[in-house]
This record gives sequence, structure tokens and C-alpha cells, in this order.
Amino acid sequence: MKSKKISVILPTYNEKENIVPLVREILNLPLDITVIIVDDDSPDFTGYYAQNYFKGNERVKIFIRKEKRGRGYAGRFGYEIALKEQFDIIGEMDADFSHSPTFISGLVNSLEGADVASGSRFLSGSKSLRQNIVREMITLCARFYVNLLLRINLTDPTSGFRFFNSYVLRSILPELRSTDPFIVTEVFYYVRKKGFSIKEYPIVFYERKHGKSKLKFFTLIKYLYRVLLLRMGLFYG
Ligand SMILES: Nc1nc2c(ncn2[C@@H]2O[C@H](COP(=O)(O)OP(=O)(O)O)[C@@H](O)[C@H]2O)c(=O)[nH]1
Ligand SMILES: [Mg+2]
Repeated sequence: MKSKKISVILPTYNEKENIVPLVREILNLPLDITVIIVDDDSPDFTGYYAQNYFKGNERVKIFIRKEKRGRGYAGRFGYEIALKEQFDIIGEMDADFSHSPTFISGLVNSLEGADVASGSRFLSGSKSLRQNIVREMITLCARFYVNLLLRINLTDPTSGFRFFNSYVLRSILPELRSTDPFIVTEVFYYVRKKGFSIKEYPIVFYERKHGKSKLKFFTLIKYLYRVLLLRMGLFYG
């Protein structure tokens, strides 16, 4: 796997305190990884802060988007950049330390026998150290709801910590319509629909280190509705 060109996309919105130590940890892994930060012009200047810190470092590419803010837009933008730059493997993870870089090697290795490798909070060997019980319950409910309606058949269908062989993203990118965090599930839906294989890999899910979650209650409600629309073939973003 050492010879493969890997990129890790980090969508960021107000992650100033997390971004530098996180990227440094990723760059220290014994893998050929380039980090792609997609910042939505964070009010705390996460993007500019990272730009300044990693100035001249070719392994860190930073994009500060000024239009159409949202996790979904940022994700699609990151995929597009990574595909254009011809990485063999494209990964993504949250930039708040809830996803630890220590699992990246395991996820990348899992891609030898699968098209997609996804970090799961619900396998033996997995653990969730999240302190927010309500969010934990929501994740559990979403797991059953999504698997039932979309037949994604994963232990963790809302995991945003995953790696793709690049041909998978090239194939599904034109289908994606999400503007917000629903993109996490939408991606799995099209991966399955197109017949690609997904291997889940046990991870520990940590509480975010600094800052606050951007997920709003209203986004969760929209999520439920969007799963239905996707199932009916009526989801247009
Ligand atoms: N670029 C971008 N990143 C976002 C946006 N919303 C959230 N993120 C990032 O997406 C990741 C997950 O968001 P987070 O707020 O931790 O959601 P949670 O883990 O579901 O509570 C983090 O790295 C956030 O900084 C957004 O609108 N634009
Ligand atoms: Mg988070």
C-alpha cells in the first residue's frame, strides 16, 4: 500500500484548535498521504490559520470556499479535487479528532479486498466514547432506519470516516446532490446501488476534542425525510 497515492479530505468549519495537530498527526503516518482541507470560510479563520501554518508544504492543500456553505458541498468539492489530482485512494474524516488518524492504516489496508473501507462504531473491537447520549441514541436509530429503507446493510451507515478506491468516487460523484451532512449516507447509497463492495473496519469514536458540533436539530429532521426521498428516487438536493 506504501506506493499508493492517498488523499485525506478534511471538511472544516470552525476547527481552528483541532486542525493543525490533526493534520500533523496524519502527515506523520508512514503512508504517502496528502491532506485536502475544504474550509467553508470559517469565522474562526480555520482555513487561513492552516494556510499560514502549512505554507510551502506540498502535502497539505487548503481550499477556502466562499459560496454555498455546507458539509455536502464541501464533500463533493473535495472529491472533485482529489479525483482531478489522480489519487489512487481517497479518504475522508471529521476534523475534530472524533476520528483518530491511528485507524487510517487499517482502513487503507482494508481496501485491498474491497472497493470501500468504512470505520464502524458497531463491530466487535469498536467503541464509542461519545459523551452526548442523545447523539448516541440518534446514531443507533438512524442505523436501523437507514438500513431498513435504503438496504445499505452496514453496521454503521452514518460513518463519515471512510476510504475509497478512487474509481468508486469517479463513478458515484455525478449522482450526488447533498448540500449538508446527509452526504454521508447518500454516498453509501450510491456505492451499494452501483454494486461496489464495502468492508467495515472497527474504530474507536472519540468525543470531539475542541469546539462544538455543527449539526442542528432541523438537519436531523431533514435527514429522515431525505432518506425517504432517496429511497423513492426523488432526492434532488
Ligand atoms: N466545510 C464544511 N465543513 C463542515 C460543515 N459543517 C460541518 N463541517 C465539518 O464536518 C465535520 C463533522 O461536523 P461536526 O460538526 O463534528 O458534526 P457531528 O460530528 O455530526 O457532530 C467536522 O470536521 C466539521 O468541521 C460545513 O458547513 N462546511
Ligand atoms: Mg464531529
